[in-house]
Amino acid sequence: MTRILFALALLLPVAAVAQSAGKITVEAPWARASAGTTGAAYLTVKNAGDAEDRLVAVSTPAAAKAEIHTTTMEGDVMKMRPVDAVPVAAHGTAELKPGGLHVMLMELKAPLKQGDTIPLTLKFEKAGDVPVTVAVQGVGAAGPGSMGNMPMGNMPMGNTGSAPMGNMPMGNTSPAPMGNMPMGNTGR
Ligand SMILES: [Cu+2]
Repeated sequence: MTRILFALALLLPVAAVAQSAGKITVEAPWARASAGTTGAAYLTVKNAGDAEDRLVAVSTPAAAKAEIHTTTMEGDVMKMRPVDAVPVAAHGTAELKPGGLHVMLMELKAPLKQGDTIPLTLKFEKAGDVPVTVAVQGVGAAGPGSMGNMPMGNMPMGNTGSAPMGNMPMGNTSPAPMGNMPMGNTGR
């Protein structure tokens, strides 16, 4: 635990840096450490302008291919597919985060290791190129640092286990002190 906190403390100054061009600011770009040659990077884009801008391309010297992907659920299977662009509304924010939009890094020249940084260039339709530095976090990281762990998945559907609902107030034969049930009112 101490080691993890120490690592986060080292990384926070990197993750906190916002990089901008024109009306576009990119905050907290980060990636998860990767086991192989495929990785994903996440970040938040803020548009201070009065017009929509669009993230239209990504590139990095750290990987042979980089694409913008979205994540969708088909049944309980998570699927990813490339998207052409990510719109960022005027005075709006677009978030690339685990379980949603992300920068897919394919054919990495080396696996991403915690503590590394990689350069990434985001190309916007209006603001042009925004170079950022991506901080590589641990394999289990859920955010750029202090955001905590968001439990995705875990939908309470199709739960066939023991349902602890019990105690339905049906056939209650005890003297119920509930009173005023507006049902079967025969008294008045
Ligand atoms: Cu992907």
